Amino acid sequence: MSTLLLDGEWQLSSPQHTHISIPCQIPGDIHSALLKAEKIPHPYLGCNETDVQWVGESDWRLTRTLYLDNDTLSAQAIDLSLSFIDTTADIRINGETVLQCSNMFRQYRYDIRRFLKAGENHIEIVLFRNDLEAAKRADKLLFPVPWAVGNNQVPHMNTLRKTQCHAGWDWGICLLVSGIYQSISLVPVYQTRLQHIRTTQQWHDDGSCVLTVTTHYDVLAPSTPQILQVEFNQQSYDIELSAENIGTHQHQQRIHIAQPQRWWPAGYGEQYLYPLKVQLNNHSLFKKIGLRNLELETLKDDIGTSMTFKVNDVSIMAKGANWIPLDALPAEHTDNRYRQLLEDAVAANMNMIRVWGGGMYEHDIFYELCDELGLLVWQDLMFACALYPSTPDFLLDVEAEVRDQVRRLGDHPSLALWCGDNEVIGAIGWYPESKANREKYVVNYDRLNRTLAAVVEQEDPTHRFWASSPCNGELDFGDAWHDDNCGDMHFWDVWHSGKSFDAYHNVKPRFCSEFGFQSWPSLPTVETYADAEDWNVTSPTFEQHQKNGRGNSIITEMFTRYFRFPNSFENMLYLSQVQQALAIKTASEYWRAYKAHCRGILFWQLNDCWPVSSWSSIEYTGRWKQLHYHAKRFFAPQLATFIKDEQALTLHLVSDSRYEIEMEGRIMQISWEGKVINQWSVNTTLAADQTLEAWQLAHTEYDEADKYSFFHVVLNTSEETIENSYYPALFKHTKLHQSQIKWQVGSDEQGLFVSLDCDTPALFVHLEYNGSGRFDDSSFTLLPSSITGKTRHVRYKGSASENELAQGLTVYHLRDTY
Ligand code: BMA
Repeated sequence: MSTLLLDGEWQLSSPQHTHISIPCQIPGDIHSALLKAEKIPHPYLGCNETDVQWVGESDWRLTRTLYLDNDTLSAQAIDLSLSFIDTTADIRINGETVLQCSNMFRQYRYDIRRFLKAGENHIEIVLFRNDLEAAKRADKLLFPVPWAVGNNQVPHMNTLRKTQCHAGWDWGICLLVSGIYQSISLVPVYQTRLQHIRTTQQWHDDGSCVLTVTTHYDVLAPSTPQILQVEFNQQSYDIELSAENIGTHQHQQRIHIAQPQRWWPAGYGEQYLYPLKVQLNNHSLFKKIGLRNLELETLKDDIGTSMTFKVNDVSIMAKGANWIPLDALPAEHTDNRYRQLLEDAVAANMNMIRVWGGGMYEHDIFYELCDELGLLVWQDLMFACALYPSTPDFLLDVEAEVRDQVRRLGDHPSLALWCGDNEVIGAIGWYPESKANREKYVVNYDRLNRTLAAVVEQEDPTHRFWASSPCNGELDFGDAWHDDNCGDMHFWDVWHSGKSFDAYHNVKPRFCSEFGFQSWPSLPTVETYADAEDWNVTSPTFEQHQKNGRGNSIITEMFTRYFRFPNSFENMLYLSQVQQALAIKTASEYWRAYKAHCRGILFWQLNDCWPVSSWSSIEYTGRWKQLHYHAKRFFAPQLATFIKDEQALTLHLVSDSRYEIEMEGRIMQISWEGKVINQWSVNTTLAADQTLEAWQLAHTEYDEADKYSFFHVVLNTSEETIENSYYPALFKHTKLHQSQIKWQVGSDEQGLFVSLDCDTPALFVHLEYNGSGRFDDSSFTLLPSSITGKTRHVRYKGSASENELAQGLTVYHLRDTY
């Protein structure tokens, strides 16, 4: 008998709401079931968030029956296999409590055979109110442990092992969801139980690799030898396992691969994956193995300590963004949406994703896609922006959680790092209690952090454990927000501290794992949650969809520093995205130009979990913000960027390629009327992984605050054309012309495109289609064809027809906003 899935329709009721008795899909969540049954309005629309808070303030009961025959019951054990159960829950079978859960991140596997009977069995799962449980736990603590005040709207979430942003975040709706987000099953076990498999790789000087597959299994009843079958690539091994002794055992199979095809991060090579299958009795486990050598190099140098991920001995320039949960409603965590977002990350030339510690250890599909797409994963353990208890019970619970997760995820070739938490070292300095008694809270922190380190080191010696993000290094409890000499850095001086974009040039991080700037969503996304009467940045709906207290003021105030004030709601939305793109571009290009020093740039944040104003580069609806189009350019393997220092304006060229690259083209100085005033040719070769200064213009040779012209570079490599611009004066001071843009939708054998031309240069030319899909480029400087010799073609990637695209397209540009 094989696994029995308990997925599908369950019955949902609540002791506090006796009129509710509705179906609920498992995997799924309670809010989504209530929404489907029309018991609540959609929480993402208007100000509905407030009206649905009662759902998280109730207990919920899920029931179903299960018919079992005698044959199934003849197994030695019947394991209940359950994970992603959120959070405080009792599981009852035929009236008896068989399991009590209180950790959403555990992978429960528990023999319940003795509670089952032949015929009909009654299964009941009670999901208790998490807000009350959190408060009860906080009451029992011997000293107060500050929770994420300011982010969470429900107190004491730090006592619960649950996705911390469920209680709200500075980009997150507060829904306090509950439910079961992964398949539940019953697994009959005969004689032996296949527990889990782990692999390690040893690399030899001749380039060959030995893969060791360790199979962990239990013998439940003594029996004749059992056959363990290990299949790797096309080789198969049948191993006779002695099953005489009851207990837990392991078997190691060494497999020699003479000429391994290696796995590389995106942009550095292929993502070759070898299939591995292990079978014992009626159970099998599958993994896809990527053969690669990965290390995090932290070497002391003249400046401090480096932070470089090396894959197959090649230093990687990590480029990417931070990941938050895909949707505030867990039932919406669908495979297609994971694929779409991660493909969009790679399409913007990213090669690393950081799974942020206030969310969750992601579903398997996330890591499988990262393996397939070549996205390295910086994996935080799930602690963020609060202090956490270090009581024996809490530590035991966390130890089991981390063990489960490391076993589940440790073999993914994409996994690059285990990081203890997000900003918890820093949080010691935020709260009055911990500020007043720092030693006590540092010790408290370190007890938890040492526990995490010990489990990771025991379960996965092949990956580094990094205490916290940001962190200056081993047992360093200093301010990693401002120290750019060692470790990773969260640089928030611009957004949270109100410095200008120039401040990005005041630091050279070794690895910047967070920095961000907010924007508002585009009009088509705003339309999905706000009625036209609320299309105003200070309307109640718009303010409800902005969770960072000063957010809208910061965006608006920044407009006044750089731009002329926009003349309409649509243009405010558009300009906010120009501004965001400019901020992150400024930082990323500068840090890339200092690559030997800086080996990682992960901006905050890739995605949104509901439609909201935020730091994301992709909107909840999947629409690329202008930032994401810019990221595609500023993270491209080759980059040309102008940087101004005290003496000169310099063109820096950067290549992350493993091979030599030739670049050839020109730099132009162009007036706003569209005349080329000056030009310089560039013809150079970049060695693998090199940066160089290709051109320089002393300040004495041009007007540093020139309002009448700008610089533009166009370079060709054998594969791509790269472009970039430099504007000497602030945009609000320039004599930008009101250029006329002519555009037209056309099609050829590759699909639809938009051709564009203009009479004078147009800035931040952005294509917004109100249907689905995206473009291969947008938010660029458009030069007249009289300069470039051709009209610009932008490809549409989506399913619209030519007519739909032409009707639904808006073309924005900067001069049009005032
Ligand atoms: C960071 C993150 C998040 C937060 C973001 C924006 O430091 O770790 O907690 O959402 O800042 O404030």
